Amino acid sequence: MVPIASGADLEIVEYLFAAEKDRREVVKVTERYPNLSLKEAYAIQEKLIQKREKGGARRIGLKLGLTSKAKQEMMGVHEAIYGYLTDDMLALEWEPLDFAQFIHPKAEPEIAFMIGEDLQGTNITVEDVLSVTRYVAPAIEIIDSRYVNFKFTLADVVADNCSSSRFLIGSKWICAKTLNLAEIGMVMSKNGEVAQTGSGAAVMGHPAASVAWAVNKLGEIGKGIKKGDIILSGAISEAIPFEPHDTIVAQFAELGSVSFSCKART
Ligand code: OOG
Ligand code: MG
Repeated sequence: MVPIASGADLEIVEYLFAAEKDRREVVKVTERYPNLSLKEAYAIQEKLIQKREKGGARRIGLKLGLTSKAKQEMMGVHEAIYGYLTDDMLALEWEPLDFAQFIHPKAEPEIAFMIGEDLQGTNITVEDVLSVTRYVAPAIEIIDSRYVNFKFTLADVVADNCSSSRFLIGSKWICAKTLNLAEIGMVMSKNGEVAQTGSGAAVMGHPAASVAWAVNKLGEIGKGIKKGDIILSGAISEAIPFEPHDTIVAQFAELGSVSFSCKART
């Protein structure tokens, strides 16, 4: 495949950075660069995060995407994707979100992993991930693709740091070893009405399997996960759109709940 022209990567970084900052949707990158490879897309994602770090953001973990069979089939792909979490993405349950900071946000329920030891390798298993996991907690990820109508190819979404925007972690953190994460059921409701249901098994059979996949993928480029990292293991149901004034609750069996509300439009 023809590589993208030199300098185009930085141009794409600026394009995506500005779209997020100005809260506007933009035409997907592959309209202009149809040959953009997945490898190039990850290199752009890395430069985008580095640009945010220069602006003061701190990398605090990872997020997995497209981890369920259903979502992969929808996208016509057989692979998950990963992106980075930065400290400025962390939202708090007790502070209503301002809708004006988003483009067209959606909320999705996830299980978060709090990592207690560095882990790197290319043959990492679910057991390896569980052995370095200090706690798991209920989480909601707010995704907000920078692309028009949330439509993209795999390379587009990887370059856009996998649509990441904000995330919330519930206050109950539990030792992962006492639970079977695959069997945990979840109900997500919007304004008191059930909107989605799912279970941990929706994520590659077990949420730690997606984390293991990411560690192995990072291992191929000499990277790994670190003590203190927060990892969002991937949505266990479809994401739901929300609007000003909405309240969203994700209630997990055994893990407890996590919720947020959105301020009224001012
Ligand atoms: C890509 C990000 C998906 C997940 O948990 O599956 C994701 C998207 O659907 O916009 O974060
Ligand atoms: Mg997600």
